Amino acid sequence: MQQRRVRASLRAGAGVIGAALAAAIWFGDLSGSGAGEAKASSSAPTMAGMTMATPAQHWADVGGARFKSDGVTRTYFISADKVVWNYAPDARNDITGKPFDDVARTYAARGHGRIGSRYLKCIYRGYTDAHFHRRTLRGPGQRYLGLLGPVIQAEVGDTIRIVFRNNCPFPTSMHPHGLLYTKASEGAPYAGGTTRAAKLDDAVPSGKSHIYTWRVPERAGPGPGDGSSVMWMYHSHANETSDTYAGLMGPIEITRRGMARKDGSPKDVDQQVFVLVSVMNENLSPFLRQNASTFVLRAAGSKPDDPEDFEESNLMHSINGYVFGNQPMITLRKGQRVRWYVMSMGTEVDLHTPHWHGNDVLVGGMRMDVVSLLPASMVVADMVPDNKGTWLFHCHVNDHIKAGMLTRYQVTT
Ligand SMILES: [Cu+2]
Repeated sequence: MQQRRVRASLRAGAGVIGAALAAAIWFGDLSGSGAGEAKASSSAPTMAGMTMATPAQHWADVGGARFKSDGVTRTYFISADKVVWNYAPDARNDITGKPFDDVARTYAARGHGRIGSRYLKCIYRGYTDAHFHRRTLRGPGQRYLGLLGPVIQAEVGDTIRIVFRNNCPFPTSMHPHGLLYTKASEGAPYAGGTTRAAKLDDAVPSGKSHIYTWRVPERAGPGPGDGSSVMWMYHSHANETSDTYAGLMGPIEITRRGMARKDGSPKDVDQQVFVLVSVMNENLSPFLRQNASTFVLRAAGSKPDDPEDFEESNLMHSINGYVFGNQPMITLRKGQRVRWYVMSMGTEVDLHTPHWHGNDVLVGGMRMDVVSLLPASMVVADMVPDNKGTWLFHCHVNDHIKAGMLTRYQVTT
């Protein structure tokens, strides 16, 4: 919270709200006789070259203009598919460049009483049309996305249409953060006062489909202090906890009106990177029993681990679904304008502090090389890499480092 407050006043420093007013709003101190009215009377210059927004302008910015459908409709064909996911396809520690040590083997090696690195999961996958025969392929530069669902991109004024098919053995849905939707496209079952027709989106049964319509008003796009785009996420919300541990999560990128390329990405950004850091608790996956019966080895004459060790071995401290540096390389070029979108998901162990070695980022006007995440939080961090090489990118929580929440990114010339 503190960080957001600081960010708000720094945004003001960028000439949007005005530092003094921003601080007053954030700290609830609009006292003094008629302070509000006095400030509302005009746009008064504060520091050199900066304009102070009036309270009226501030609240107009908060609400954003009403949705105006002057963009395009972007259709995505997305299926929730059951897959065998491997958290460590290289079967070694790519950070040390050596075989797994005993600690790493706890999580990544199959054995007596151990599932290992492969798990049945459900993930979102993109297809080319509503027949769901051909998958949209990810190029070599996109392989790092791992188990993340398709990147949904749109510009303010657009409409996003999701043709969704549930190919998982349990009900799933698609619930977006940040966008404008009706009850028929919220993708979450609860007593929200809706009728039957508006509940079809809540939990799509196995083998069934649903079309979600999400709109992109100004309030879903960048605010006055944001860059040209912001991040949201989507995830299954039929049974939110077990669905997300199954793997049903993906990123959304929304670009400011007039700033988007044809594909919806921001024109002023050369490369986007999407990252999910999460302790995937496979003990709470709907596939736990099946995973145990499929992958646990039984060695004659030896005892399996005790239940606590088994549980620990199923806590996959992953980045986009990879542990111990097994993620395909994130490759950037020196001097590029790179936008990192970093998100987290999970529970109280999911307080993460992703740290970039080698290069720095700018977040809400502040220089950083570590950002802070809590479950379902999202951070946009801009980088212009000036430092060539292969660099560590890891969560800075000690317990998570030991359990393999590390990866690398590369800066080439
Ligand atoms: Cu962490």
